Amino acid sequence: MSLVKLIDLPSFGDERGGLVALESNQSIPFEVKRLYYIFNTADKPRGFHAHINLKQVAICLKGSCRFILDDGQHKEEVVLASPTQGLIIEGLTWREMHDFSEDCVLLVLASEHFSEDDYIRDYQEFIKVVNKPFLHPLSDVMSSNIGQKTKVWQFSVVLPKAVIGENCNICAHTMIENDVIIGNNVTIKSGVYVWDGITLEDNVFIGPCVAFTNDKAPRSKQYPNVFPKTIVEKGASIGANATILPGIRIGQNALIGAGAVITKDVPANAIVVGNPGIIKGYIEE
Ligand code: T46
Repeated sequence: MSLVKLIDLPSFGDERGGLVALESNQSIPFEVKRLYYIFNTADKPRGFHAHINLKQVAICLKGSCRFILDDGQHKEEVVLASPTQGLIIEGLTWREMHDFSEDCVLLVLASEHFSEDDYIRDYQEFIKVVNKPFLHPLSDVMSSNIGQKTKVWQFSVVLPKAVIGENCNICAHTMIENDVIIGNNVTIKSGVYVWDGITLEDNVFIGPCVAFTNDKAPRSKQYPNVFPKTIVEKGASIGANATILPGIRIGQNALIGAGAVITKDVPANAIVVGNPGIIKGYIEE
């Protein structure tokens, strides 16, 4: 999605001149609580900050200037040079204004009253904020070891010592215990419980309702001294409803079919299906 969102403002110009009408929640997509204008800039760049919540529409009433917008992933730029065009600037967007023409008058309509607390003026701080993990308010995440850009969705529980890498997607209705290490770019679909002793390496995909286990002889209230280690190596995928018995190693890029029951280690690149799981072939690079 483009960062540059331009709106055409309602214009009633005729032979007598131009007339643009701006109304809260109509031509301007929020309630306007404040407006300010920038002029006589002597071509000095401005901005170099983001806002946490503030939404704004910038309109170049006279002359021109160039905006750079940056969402922390990519940058786009646009030249404003028309009093009938508005640039919507959303929250958590880094903005810079450059190349003001001598006669530039820039009007800005803002959704909130002025508050210095809403500014992020340090770029590194901005990058941290935009990339911070998203923990849905209906999740219960007790660990603080969650990597940047990771998302944890509704009704998911993450115990305090779990370690989760960057850019993971932990879908709704999941549970991650303490002695668990999850790498980067891992997807865990709904209905998966990741028990103590399990490691999921980078780029692993765990399909819906995959059943991991960590006790070879389960008895109520009796625990093994150490839980067997299960390791799903880099790039492996496990299909929906597969069952992984305790202490198994699934090799890099292996593909486990839906509903398979994995009773022994799986070599790298193997395709395993059935109950008990058997190797049907190998993935070609
Ligand atoms: C933005 C870009 C597009 C106030 O006291 N009240 C206000 O309403 C505003 C806008 C600013 N100020 C104070 C805060 C600073 O001490 O005025 C001083 C200059 O503001 P700043 O350095 O933030 O100005 P710009 O031109 O770099 O940025 C302005 C807006 O502040 C900002 O919200 O998005 O224009």
